[in-house]
Amino acid sequence: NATVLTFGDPLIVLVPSARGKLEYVRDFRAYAAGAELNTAIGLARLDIPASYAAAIGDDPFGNLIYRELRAEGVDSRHVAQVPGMQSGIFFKQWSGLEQDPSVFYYRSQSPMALGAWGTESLRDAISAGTWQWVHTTGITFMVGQETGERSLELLKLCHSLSVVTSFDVNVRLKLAGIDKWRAMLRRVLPYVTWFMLGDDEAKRLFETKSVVAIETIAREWGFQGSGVVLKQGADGSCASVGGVTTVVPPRPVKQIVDTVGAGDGYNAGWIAGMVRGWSLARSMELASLVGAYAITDASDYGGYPRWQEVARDLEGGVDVSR
Ligand code: KDG
Repeated sequence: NATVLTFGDPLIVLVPSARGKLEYVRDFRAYAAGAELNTAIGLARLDIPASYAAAIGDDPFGNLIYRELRAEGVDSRHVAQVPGMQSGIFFKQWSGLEQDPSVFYYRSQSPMALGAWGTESLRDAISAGTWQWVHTTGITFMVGQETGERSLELLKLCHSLSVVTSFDVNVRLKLAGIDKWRAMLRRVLPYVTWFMLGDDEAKRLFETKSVVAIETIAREWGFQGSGVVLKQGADGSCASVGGVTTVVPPRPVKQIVDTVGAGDGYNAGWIAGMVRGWSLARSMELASLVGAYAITDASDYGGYPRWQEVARDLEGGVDVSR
């Protein structure tokens, strides 16, 4: 049996070989991506048995996603390839003065955007107690209305069975305006155990970056779970559990290549610690470490570490490289 389930809309990311506007870029490298897929792969690399559930395209990109999940050791029993449908893709663009790339989505025809995602067998497996932890993000709720409704049903089911859930809001303004993200949160928060978000998202959603204030607002919006984890990028992360805070410093990174995928890696590290029964603080330390590894690579999860690597780093060991 797997330990953790993640579910969400997978994508193919096309990463340009050079900086510049996409109309001038000729070469791209293709990788599997998608926030929840990234987290499932991150967990598997940390030796946590992980399952991923999604509907994928019946095309070469769907094949790539499926193959990649299996190659990374993620249980893909609940990944359905939908006949005749296309996978969602997105492009990154590094241009101008920005450090972070902008993204261009071509995902409106993906099976999950179109609502072609059947969740019956997934519901049965959750009811049978297959997973001790279930994770998803706000993207799954905003990618298509039916997929959002089914995702909410899944979280409600977990809630009724006392299966722990983590939910990262993962705001993508190219999918919907901030008011719609707030409305979604008011529906979803009552059913999640852990609420995770980034500090820029917090500012947009709640007009504060204080984790205690965020927890207070979330509880006003119906959140009854354990607590809130706030990711602050280069400033580390903090958590609020009933107003009691835990603060963890960042892990320094010598050269930042691309921060996309760091938050999903953080989530993988954090969940890995929590399901191992570690304290909140130690789980957040592992999370920061995975997030730091993530930003050393241009693909989403290419930089995520394996368990042996982080175990060595957590203990302050020295890498023998030659
Ligand atoms: O966190 C990385 C994701 O944002 C990326 O893989 C694409 O899931 C994605 C999305 O919807 O933006």
